[in-house]
Amino acid sequence: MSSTFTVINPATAQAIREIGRASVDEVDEAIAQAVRAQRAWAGRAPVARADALRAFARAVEDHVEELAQLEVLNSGHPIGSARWEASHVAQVLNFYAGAPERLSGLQIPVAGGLDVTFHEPYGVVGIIVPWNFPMTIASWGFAPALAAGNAVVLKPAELTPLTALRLGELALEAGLPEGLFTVVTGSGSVVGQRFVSHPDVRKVVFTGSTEVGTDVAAGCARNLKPVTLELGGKSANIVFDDADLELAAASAPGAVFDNAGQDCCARSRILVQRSVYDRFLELLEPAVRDWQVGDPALESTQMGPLISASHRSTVASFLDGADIAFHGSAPEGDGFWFAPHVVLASPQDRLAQEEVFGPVVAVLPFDDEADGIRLANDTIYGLAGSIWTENLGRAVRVSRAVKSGVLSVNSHSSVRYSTPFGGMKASGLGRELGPDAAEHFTETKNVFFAT
Ligand code: TAP
Repeated sequence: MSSTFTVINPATAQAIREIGRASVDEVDEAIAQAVRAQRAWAGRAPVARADALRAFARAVEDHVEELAQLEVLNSGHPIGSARWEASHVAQVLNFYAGAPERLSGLQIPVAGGLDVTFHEPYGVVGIIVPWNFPMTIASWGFAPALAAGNAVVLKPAELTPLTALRLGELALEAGLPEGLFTVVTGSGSVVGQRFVSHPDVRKVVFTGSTEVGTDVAAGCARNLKPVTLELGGKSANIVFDDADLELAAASAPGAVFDNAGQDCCARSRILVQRSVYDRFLELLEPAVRDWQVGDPALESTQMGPLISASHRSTVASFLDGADIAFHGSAPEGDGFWFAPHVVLASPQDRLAQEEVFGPVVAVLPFDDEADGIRLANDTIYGLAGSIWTENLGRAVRVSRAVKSGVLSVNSHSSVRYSTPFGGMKASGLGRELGPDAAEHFTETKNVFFAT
């Protein structure tokens, strides 16, 4: 590769490694290799594809510590979180290793013959991922895509390519054929756009900002190729007056400050019923002040740095003129540190409407159930959310009324490999993970046999 870019450790602001930036010709070569590899892969017996994916999963399991340390270095994720992420990749691969043998079609009763449907792979799938969870988000695309008989070209974000590159090597070491799963490094405007325009990439999966995702979707529409979009969020953590307030307050920091708030599912708006608003803030304050921000290599660290200096400036701009209730602390000096902040907001404030993608949470009061639902739905986004109540009827009503793809009652969980994940409204199109994801990487073919 003729040009390179520098990967930076966000906890120290020091350079780690130079990585090659692919040209359009190099992207085209990776796609041509993928086309060749896919034909052989799709022709393999389903059980052979399942075995190959299980071998890939075992290789990841055997390298969890190495992958986790690499993520600490490249992304600033606390080591405990990074270990979970690496293990999750192996679990996703194992889960979809069951898919090749279960992708059955239908036999439909018709007159004059036999009618059968097949789930055919698209061919080559292009996957574009962001920097916030480089390994896990990549695996949500490549594991089901490979299971369904496709080849994959994967573009990591330039800020965080290291774990994706290592996963590419592990796939080869585990015996996946050359060219079947290729990691192509470079900029979104070159590599990502080539996935969108190249005629042999037959499906695109994009995770990133709503702005770029909209552009990618328009490009895919021009080239008549399907696209899955996982985009931004402004998820609500709704706390009713009948909730276990201690538990809701103790868990709220983790729901927004995990990965320094650089999480599409971050519960970055806490909506609290007015009758318990003051009490909730009293309970929240010590939990935020005690939040451990620092060296991501330490086991005790709960939050590392932001990803870059420019992202830190963007996050800081959200505090201009904001009504800060209280904040935690962060290290001084090198590294892109930012303390967790809690801000009191009104519904039309920028902090209540726009995704910060940093450790800043807006707290807003609401009056009753209808008002809480109205406020929860009062943004362009609809990715995730939490509902805290001890009233089962209310939990059912509110979870049905909030327009989000992923909701959680009396918890903040969003991601399980076995359950569907994705957004409504400006948060995305389509779903990843869960029992149906491998099928999403296939096209249905109908064949009629006259008898
Ligand atoms: P983006 O700037 O949108 O970048 C995401 C990816 O797209 C990167 O790999 C980027 O490459 C590439 N890209 C940039 N411009 C492109 C173009 N014109 N054509 C094709 N690809 C292009 O987002 P980000 O700042 O990395 O990530 C933060 C955003 O992602 C947030 O909004 C967050 O909510 C969202 N996100 C959503 C989810 C889900 S699952 N819904 C999960 C994580 C993050 P380079 O940066 O290397 O140039």
